[in-house]
Amino acid sequence: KTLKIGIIGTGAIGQDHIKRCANFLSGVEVVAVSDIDKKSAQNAISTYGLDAKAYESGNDLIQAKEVDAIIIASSGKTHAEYILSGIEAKKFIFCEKPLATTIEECQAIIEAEQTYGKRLVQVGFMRSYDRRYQELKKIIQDKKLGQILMIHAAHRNQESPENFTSEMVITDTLIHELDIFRWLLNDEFVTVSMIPIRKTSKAPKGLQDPQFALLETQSGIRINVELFVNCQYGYDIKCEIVGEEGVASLPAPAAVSICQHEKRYDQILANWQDWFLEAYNIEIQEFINECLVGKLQGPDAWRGYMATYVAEFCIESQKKGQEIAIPVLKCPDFYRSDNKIE
Ligand code: NAD
Ligand code: ISE
Repeated sequence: KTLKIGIIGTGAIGQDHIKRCANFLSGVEVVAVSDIDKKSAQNAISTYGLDAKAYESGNDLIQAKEVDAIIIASSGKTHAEYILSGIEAKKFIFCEKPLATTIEECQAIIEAEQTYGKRLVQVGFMRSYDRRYQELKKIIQDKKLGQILMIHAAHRNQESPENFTSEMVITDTLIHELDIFRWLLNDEFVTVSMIPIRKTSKAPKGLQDPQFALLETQSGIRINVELFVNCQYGYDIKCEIVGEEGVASLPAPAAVSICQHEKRYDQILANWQDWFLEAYNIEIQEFINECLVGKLQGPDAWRGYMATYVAEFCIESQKKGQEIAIPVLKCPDFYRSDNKIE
């Protein structure tokens, strides 16, 4: 069986997903693409040699009879509208993070999905497909570190795009940590403080970089995340979990080591595409397999909602310069049955 997929958004990650579907993954054919920039959609067809139609609009692609499932890889603000149309068309939807950019949009999505009565939506939180994070989760679950006390984390990008704002450091960057720590710990955030740090001269004017996010969970675990989106040296994700009986750390992906001029040095990966390559491949392959058997199991709309929900409190803290309490929401039974966080 082959899943016929339509991809909306042929920018950086849209092209990555097209490429992996066209060249590496199985049981899938890209039959439709669409981008507000029509040339970009046409280029994707020729670059990856697709036997696909370029649709004028994302909504036309969603309605197309030959499209069984949709990947949404357009800019964050466009996600909600496409997801809601996809649910109306009763099609499986893989949407890149964020699920949507406002709490209201996320609520509309989870309501529409529950009204339909079956999961149709998956969010692109690929870290939970990464073997290293899966190992950390198992170590925590098996209580190898005893009780978890705190986590030191960092999310570093070599350079930020020109239009990047201090708020986007939360909605675009920190959002991965807001999801992965809920998933790792099976715990909810109850407070957040966003703390500005001495600004690097390498950041564009107006962008607060770096920043700290200090989070507290319901069980009392403290998490500090360094967010540094113009760190210059490469892409880097750090996660050190401190328990009462030991410490577990996320390793960086193995990269080539060079010996030269009486020195030995390791290459550092420059981007998220390489750092999480295997996780993206597994994430999309599993989405394809699950669409084919009619049952999604990956990160659900509730996870997407919770990340956007907590991000709103992070933005409030950033604006007010103070710690903000985050009321804990009850997960609807619909999202518990098939797809518990644990
Ligand atoms: P990008 O700017 O390279 O690509 C976005 C594309 O969307 C562009 O081609 C743009 O023309 C198109 N677009 C904009 N509005 C549209 C609309 N209304 N309809 C159709 N197409 C439209 O951005 P990107 O880096 O590829 O990011 C795309 C999405 O993927 C974002 O939500 C981003 O947060 C997410 N993303 C996720 C990861 C991850 O690690 N999971 C990594 C990168 C990006
Ligand atoms: C990007 O949009 C992603 O989602 C990457 O995974 C993340 O690490 C990066 O910081 C974001 O800009």
